[in-house]
Amino acid sequence: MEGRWDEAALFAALISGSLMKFAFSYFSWWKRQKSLQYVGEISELYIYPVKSCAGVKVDQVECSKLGVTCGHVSDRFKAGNKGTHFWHAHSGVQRADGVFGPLVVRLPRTIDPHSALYDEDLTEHTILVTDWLGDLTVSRFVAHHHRDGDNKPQSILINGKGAYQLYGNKTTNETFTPYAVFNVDKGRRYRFRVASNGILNCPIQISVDDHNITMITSDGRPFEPIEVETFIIFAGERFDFVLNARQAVGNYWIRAAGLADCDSSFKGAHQLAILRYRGSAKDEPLEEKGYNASIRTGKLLNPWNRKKDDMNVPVVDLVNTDPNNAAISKSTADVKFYIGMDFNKIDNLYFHDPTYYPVSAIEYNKHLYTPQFNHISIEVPPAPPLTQLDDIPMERVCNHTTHTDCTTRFCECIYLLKVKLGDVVELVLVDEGFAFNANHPIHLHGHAFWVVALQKINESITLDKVKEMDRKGQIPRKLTDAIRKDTVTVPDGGFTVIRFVADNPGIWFMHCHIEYHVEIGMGLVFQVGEPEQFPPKPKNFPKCGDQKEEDGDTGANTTSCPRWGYSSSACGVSATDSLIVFVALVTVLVSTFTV
Ligand SMILES: [Cu+2]
Repeated sequence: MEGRWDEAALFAALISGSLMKFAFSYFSWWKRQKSLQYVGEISELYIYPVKSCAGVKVDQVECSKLGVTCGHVSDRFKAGNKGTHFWHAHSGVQRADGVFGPLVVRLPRTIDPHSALYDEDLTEHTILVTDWLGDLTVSRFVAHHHRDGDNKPQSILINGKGAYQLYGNKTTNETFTPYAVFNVDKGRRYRFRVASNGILNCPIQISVDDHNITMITSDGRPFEPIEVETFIIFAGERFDFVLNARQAVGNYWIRAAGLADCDSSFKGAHQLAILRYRGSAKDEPLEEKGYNASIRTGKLLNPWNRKKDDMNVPVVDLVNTDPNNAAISKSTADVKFYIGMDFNKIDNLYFHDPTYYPVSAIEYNKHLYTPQFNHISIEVPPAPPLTQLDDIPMERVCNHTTHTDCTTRFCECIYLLKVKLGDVVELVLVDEGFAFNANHPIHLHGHAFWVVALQKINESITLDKVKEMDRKGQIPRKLTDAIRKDTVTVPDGGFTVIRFVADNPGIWFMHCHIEYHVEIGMGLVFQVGEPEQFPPKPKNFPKCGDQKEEDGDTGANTTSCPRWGYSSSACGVSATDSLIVFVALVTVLVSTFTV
């Protein structure tokens, strides 16, 4: 009898032990399910000005393991660069995957030359457009550059929103993702600020149904107002317009139509948002939603690869309302560079082996044409030139006078053009346009330039032909009231001439703002002034470079930073125009569902 009780007690103990273990496991699993898992601090990024480093205070900077940024930076800066901008990552293709946002420096209404044209300038009326790949950009990049994979954008996002058929009912065409909505009151005039984070070659045409709009600034700088039906914004550009809400109370489509790589010969990438008059029902407008309906006809500012006419107004025709700069107005610049660009059929050694896989001998759809400046691809420097110019190996620095055989071999080097501090620099940018009907929106860091000529000539044109036209005086410059920008399109088979005053000492990148183009080397750097004229390096500023691997230097302040472009990490983030490096502490929390 006693033995049976012992057995029963043992059995009960085993059962209760199992139950407790199960309960404990279940509780742990349940708790893990509900909790957020901290996976790391990705970045701590701040804005500091490119225009000068005055006011920036850097206490300590170090690259994180994830390499996204440099932490523990405290900064102050003078928001001297007025207008609409956007910040974005410049490391790898992070910008294409979402590391970007608007950055607006509002002028006090009392000194804004366009103040009388609008009643409201609201943060909610900032519009950030981007083409959307629907996939991690690096996957598309690899698919496109290493085989014949699809790289074309599927859609466009407006402030991260928009309808896409994939997220809806394919039978009814109803989509479940929301449109961006912009509210207005009838009778009021609103300033809208638009920036494009274009990734592929996707110029975006913007219009608002039943409303004309009045364009007033580009890249933060004002020009004489011009009323249009529609405008095109290229990657990296910004435009502000005024919308007069004078139509009947209701809902109207704001349309964003993708051109070039986004047009209807590919996937017809486009998007809609809703302009909603207060007092109207929260309905969608009834007008058609398709791609063709999103191409508004009428007067258009900033055409894509079209010759100028009454209905197509290139930005060079805009009239700057800021005071003229006497230095820019002189007939000849202090220094002039011709920059030819195209997709070159060359054995780019990253993608084509001249012996086993030459571009000239394989099937056409596997060709990789290389977009370059003057047939040179910029090589990523092994260290940041601005703060570590001495660590740049001079034998790897080049320009188009040191490398003259690049039409027959792949040239990759640190393409550097040196100018004196204070020089008026003129760049004749020519898109030869032989490979595709494309274009290149060119962005210069550290300086805003004046657009003194811009012309679409033909389907294609050689650099030599443009030089000859220039010699013969056939490219007149607009030397007064020229619009000032920091990003401008160079039309395919045409040219854009810009001038800037090299008044910002340092090393500045100039590149095509199409992500895939800059990623494979379509850029160069300007050295403005001598190193002793550069702003002083902040105290304890970190050193980056590949010397760590080479000589085993484990100096506390030296961090090994990967090469630009081919890596997921770096310690720099820059923004369009002279406002670089930005923003906020980003902490990633993910919910974990693993048991
Ligand atoms: Cu380009």
